[in-house]
Amino acid sequence: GGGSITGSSCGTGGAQTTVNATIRVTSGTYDGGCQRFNAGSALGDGSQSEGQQPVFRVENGATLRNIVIGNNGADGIHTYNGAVLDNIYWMNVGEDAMTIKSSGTTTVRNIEGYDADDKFFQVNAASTLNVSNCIIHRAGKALRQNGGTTFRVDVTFDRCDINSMNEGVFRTDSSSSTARLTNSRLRNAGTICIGPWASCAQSG
Ligand code: ADA
Ligand code: CA
Ligand code: CA
Ligand code: CA
Repeated sequence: GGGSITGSSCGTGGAQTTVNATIRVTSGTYDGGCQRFNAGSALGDGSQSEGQQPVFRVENGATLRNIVIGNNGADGIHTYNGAVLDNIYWMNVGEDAMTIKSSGTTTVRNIEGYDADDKFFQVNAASTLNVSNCIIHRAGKALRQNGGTTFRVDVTFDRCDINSMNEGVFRTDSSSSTARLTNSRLRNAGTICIGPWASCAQSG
């Protein structure tokens, strides 16, 4: 499997801007025009310290589109009550790339991201996450349901290129969560399903 995986169409050579306070997207669409948004030190340093602030916070089904997150990724992008993330490029993932902070459906498409020391997607609330056309290279794991939590998460990845995971692709501690990986290309991706998933499978 794994045809037609193109990631983001944003290049990394666009105008740069430093973000000193989280940009909040509460309705409609925020279109970044493929500018490079770099976290300022007020948000964090992109290390593994917890408590950093996100560059973007997207809420209530709003859409964030055409964004490059630059070399300081801080705590990436947070979603609340569902969101759509389209055409996002993380040049150097910070503490993590994206976190689901409250319940809803989060749709993520046409993305690519590199160099997450640990997690790429972090899921901290019962939710649905549907990811398509993604490139994730060099991370600990592509997705982690918050350690020790047992709520249900339903995740699908379709058309993803996952390369060089230290640990694996999907990890949960919840026996009610489900994960499905389709039409994807894996290389040095570790264990696909880590933990007691209700169901977790790769096909296509
Ligand atoms: C770690 C930490 C959690 C939470 C999470 C995150 O798993 O233990 O409390 O901060 O990271 O959202 O980044
Ligand atoms: Ca963390
Ligand atoms: Ca990094
Ligand atoms: Ca985090």
